[in-house]
Amino acid sequence: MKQLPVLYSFRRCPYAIRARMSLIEAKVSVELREVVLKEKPQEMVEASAKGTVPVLLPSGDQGEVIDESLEIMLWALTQNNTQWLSGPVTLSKQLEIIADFEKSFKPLLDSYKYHDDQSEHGRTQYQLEALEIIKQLNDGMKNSDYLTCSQPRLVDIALFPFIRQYAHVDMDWFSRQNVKSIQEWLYRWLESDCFKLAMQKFRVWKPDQEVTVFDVSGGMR
Ligand SMILES: N[C@@H](CCC(=O)N[C@@H](CS)C(=O)NCC(=O)O)C(=O)O
Repeated sequence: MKQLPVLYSFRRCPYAIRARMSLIEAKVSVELREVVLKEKPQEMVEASAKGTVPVLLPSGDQGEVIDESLEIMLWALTQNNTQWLSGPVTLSKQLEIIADFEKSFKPLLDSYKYHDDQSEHGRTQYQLEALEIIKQLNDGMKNSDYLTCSQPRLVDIALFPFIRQYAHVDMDWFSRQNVKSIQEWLYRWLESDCFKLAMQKFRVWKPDQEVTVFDVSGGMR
């Protein structure tokens, strides 16, 4: 059997979710190694000392270890589905939107989702500040189906797992907010074959067991 790239992954990690979604959209199958974050396999830490998932080990002469989810997405979509990297909004603009979002939204999401007595502000403050960022994305959509145009792009799957987490903290509340384009966008992704395939359950990887293939060659969505 042809050697596949290896992906160390954790099913619920938003960074790993977006990496898996990009592999699906690029129809790049991998050997999937599901990890438990508290017991990271030695093989993964040897490949990438920083100890975060996802980590991709390209096969053969395809290149070096990639241990940043966005880099994995770019690696996958460059192989197949390069149109996701361009369009009316250029790749550099998409990367700028992603970087801004990660810088502003992710800390608010964490403060909202994991709110506790030590938090500086009340939960609602983080919830509403994050909603402002979602409103800006919503207004930028101008009723189109995806964030930057009528078709999905890198930026859509880069942001989706985090907006999903935010919405799921209080789905009833989220569905009552005035962000119709983003709500429809979110529900569409949640129902997509791409997301469903990305969320398949796999047993935790052990070095001596049979290889688990994350087979996405058939394509989805
Ligand atoms: N910038 C990294 C962040 C990845 C990340 O933080 N992943 C979390 C899981 S969601 C992780 O592996 N944390 C290490 C740990 O919990 O030990 C990326 O985009 O890949």
